[in-house]
Amino acid sequence: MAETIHKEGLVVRTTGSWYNVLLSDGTVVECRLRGNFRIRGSKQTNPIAVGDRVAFQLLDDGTGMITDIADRRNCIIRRSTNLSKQTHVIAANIDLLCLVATLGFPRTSTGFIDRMLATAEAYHIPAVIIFNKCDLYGAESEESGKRKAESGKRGTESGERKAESEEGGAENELWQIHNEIKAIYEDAGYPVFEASALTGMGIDRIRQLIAGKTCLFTGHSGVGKSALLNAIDPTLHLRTGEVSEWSLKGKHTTTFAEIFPIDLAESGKRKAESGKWKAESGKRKAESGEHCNNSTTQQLNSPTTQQLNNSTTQQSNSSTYLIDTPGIKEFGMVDFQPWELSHFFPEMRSRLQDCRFATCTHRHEPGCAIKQAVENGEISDERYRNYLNILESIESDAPIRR
Ligand SMILES: Nc1nc2c(ncn2[C@@H]2O[C@H](COP(=O)(O)OP(=O)(O)OP(=O)(O)O)[C@@H](O)[C@H]2O)c(=O)[nH]1
Ligand SMILES: [Mg+2]
Ligand SMILES: [Zn+2]
Repeated sequence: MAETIHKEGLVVRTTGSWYNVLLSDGTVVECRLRGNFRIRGSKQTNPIAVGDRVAFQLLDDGTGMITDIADRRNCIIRRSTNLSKQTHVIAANIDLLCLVATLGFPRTSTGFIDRMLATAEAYHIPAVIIFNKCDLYGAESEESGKRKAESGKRGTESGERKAESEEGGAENELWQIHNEIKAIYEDAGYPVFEASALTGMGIDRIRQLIAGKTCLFTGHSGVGKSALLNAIDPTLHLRTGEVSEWSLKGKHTTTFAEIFPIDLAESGKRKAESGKWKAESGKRKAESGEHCNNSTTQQLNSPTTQQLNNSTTQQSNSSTYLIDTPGIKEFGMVDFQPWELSHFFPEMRSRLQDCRFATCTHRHEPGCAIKQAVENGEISDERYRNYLNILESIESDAPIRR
């Protein structure tokens, strides 16, 4: 009888019970998971996500049976739609969260942005905001013209002035709104990028941003995640979909998360270095949040966990990987406690020690440094209001928690 063949690789696509695993030689093997596989004590709908590194046994029919999963250095988890107790791992082992947002068509609220950013903070994942469809801010495009006409007079300036460039277009009303939002997030410590997948605006800057990293692109349906990936790497040919004219919402064109290795000109040099492993895995593991601890390996008997953990680091340091994901309607946060929420707002975190009470929720307590900073205009009203909203949703949920 033939010897059992064990292999390992990166989960690049998950579709229900099948996992596409990319091997180092570039081949992809469709793998399944043992039926009895469960993450202990977990309510997760998907035990394996894109970005996980796995070991598998190659079966006679050419498919694989996954036997082991490397510890995750991080992951992004959210509540599954309509199943408030169930959670879904969007992706694992991420270097950068690229939150794609649009001012309109569809509209991304700051409430959504703040939930996403707070979650990234909780999992120690650096995050940036990419405002896409900036071409619509100007007067040039059909859509923006149409909307301007519908909304009646919007002041004399907006119709006359054009958003000529990323730097020079602040005269336009939509650019003004954009710049106000941008200021809020830059003040809070988050880099903000302007982009247009349509015109190519900002794409070079984004290429520099993502080079050598595993980047998760997330956001509402229709904001142009897939279109941005196509603009970054035109060989991808990802399917993009319309945005509904009447609801101004996307139509959930991308249905499964998928990782794409990207061949950036900038990453050429890094590729040559891909044989060198950096010894950072220990540090990263120490930093990874408790939410992402992956206890699966304890239930599996393959001896390759250590190897897998090493290669996770190698993979993400040597190449550029972009993760396209299905649009999400709402971002339900998982396993947050009311007292820890302000730790995930960087501009609050730096002031917490000045609150009179260690258990301050920054809502009504006397001697609250956060409320004071909001009053002084040092913390944005909008971020603070969103903080209070999230706090309320966490508190109202608390009784049904473990
Ligand atoms: N005007 C303009 N339209 C864009 C831009 N980027 C994307 N679009 C359009 O917006 C629509 C949605 O784009 P997609 O890339 O499918 O959006 P998505 O975020 O991947 O959506 P889901 O896969 O449903 O989550 C398409 O019709 C795109 O052509 C842009 O920068 N400007
Ligand atoms: Mg898409
Ligand atoms: Zn306080």
